[in-house]
Amino acid sequence: MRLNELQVRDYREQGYLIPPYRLEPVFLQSLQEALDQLIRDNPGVRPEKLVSAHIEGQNDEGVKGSQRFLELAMHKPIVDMVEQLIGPDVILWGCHVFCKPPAEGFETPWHQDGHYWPIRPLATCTVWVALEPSTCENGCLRVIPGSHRPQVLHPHLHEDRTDLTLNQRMAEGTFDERQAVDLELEPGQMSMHDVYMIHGAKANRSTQRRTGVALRFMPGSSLFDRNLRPSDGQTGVPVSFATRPLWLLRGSDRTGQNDFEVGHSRR
Ligand SMILES: O=C(O)CCC(=O)C(=O)O
Repeated sequence: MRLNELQVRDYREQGYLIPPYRLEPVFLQSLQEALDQLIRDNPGVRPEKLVSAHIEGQNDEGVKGSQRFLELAMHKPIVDMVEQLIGPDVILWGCHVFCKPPAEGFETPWHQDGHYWPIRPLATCTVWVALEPSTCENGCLRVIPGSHRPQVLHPHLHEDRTDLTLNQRMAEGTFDERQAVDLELEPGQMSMHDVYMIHGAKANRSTQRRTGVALRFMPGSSLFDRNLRPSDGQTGVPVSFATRPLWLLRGSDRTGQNDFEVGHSRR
């Protein structure tokens, strides 16, 4: 799978892209089954907060995950596209299943991912794979085109609420919400977005569940710095960056400092 020049340029200019590639139907169905199992396996976890769902068995982030999502993150057509956008050295560092149940699915406040992550220099392409229809009605991802370009992280304010996927929201006046574009997707379709992109999603008040698997890839020129705590425990999502496993999927680790052993040993 290769993106054409126009699609790559679009991603660079707009900060996001819906590529023409779709998951093969049989693979999609196996992921939908894995999703149902993931939810059954994690009765105590809000389905919007299924962090590191790609780690088989119980992980350090409170989730019992499935290898199937790791297979998705390593799926060649996806990694091929990511390579075109972030270069030949590709590191998989995260996977978060955002499942919004019907009627009461949490809102994702407007945010920039870079605010939360211990990656320096800050660089990541997220591939958000729809396992179910993602529409305006059930809270599809929304982006502010071009908002990644200045490569600036804007202030995020803490919100003490229990009905949000993240407890931090971009401060008022830092962007114009009227410019938002809704990324409606069919099951098996995906969007890709830059680490500085301003994005969010409305609550799901519809009758249709909405699930996306967010796969996080960084270039080998960036360091996943396990000592950094950029989010200060205020996000409302329990993460363990200190023990999170990394996978080098392509090329090499140009920093020479990324740790690919932590988190793998007991698996
Ligand atoms: O799916 C959502 O509601 C939020 C996803 C998101 O913020 C992300 O993937 O970075």
